[in-house]
Amino acid sequence: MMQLFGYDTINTLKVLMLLMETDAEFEFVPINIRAGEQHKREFLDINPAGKVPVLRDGSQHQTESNAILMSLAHKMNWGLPEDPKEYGCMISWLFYQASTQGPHFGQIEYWNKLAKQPNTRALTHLRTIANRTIQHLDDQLKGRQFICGKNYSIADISLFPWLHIHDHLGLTIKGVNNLELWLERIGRRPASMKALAFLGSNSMFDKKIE
Ligand SMILES: N[C@@H](CCC(=O)N[C@@H](CS)C(=O)NCC(=O)O)C(=O)O
Repeated sequence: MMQLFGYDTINTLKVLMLLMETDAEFEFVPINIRAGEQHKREFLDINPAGKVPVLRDGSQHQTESNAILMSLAHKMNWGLPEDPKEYGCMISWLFYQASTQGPHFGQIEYWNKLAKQPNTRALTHLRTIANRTIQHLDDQLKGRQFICGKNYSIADISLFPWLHIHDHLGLTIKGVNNLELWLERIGRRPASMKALAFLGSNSMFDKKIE
């Protein structure tokens, strides 16, 4: 059976959303990143980068959440567009998520909630960039149900979790209609609800770290 090493984190949520969409059987192995378990030898043997999530499938340890989404979608034959343009669109947004949305939203989380000393200058800068991302996504969603058209894909799954907690990050999407509707559309999917319930409340996001 596949094993998902993860915690109550955005990148773990992405993988859970796809596991739930595909009804895949898996065992969840919690790695408490707030207690430093990701730096222990046993876990570094699984992922030398010391990060979750990791999906173990047989002898393979797949790392990087968006790469996990790709591998799992192939394995489960789920949601990979046949149309080359749509496939290209999906890949672009997966890279955009990993290189732009993830790092900037993650830094907002750090300076807003996790750091002992909030950094308001960094926050202002990062929120400006995040608001551009929000606008960019809203423009892309104009006339589309999902990010690359009418089909839900792993690009949507990948982009959803940070936007789901926009309030918590001090970002607003009120009046950003296409994005609001997209968030609702994804949030009410049974698989998304199951994945969110699996991780429980968002209370862990409020913990301080050293
Ligand atoms: N690019 C990686 C990022 C993974 C990542 O940053 N994971 C965080 C939790 S969401 C983590 O394990 N942090 C622990 C640490 O860096 O010590 C992915 O998409 O999987």
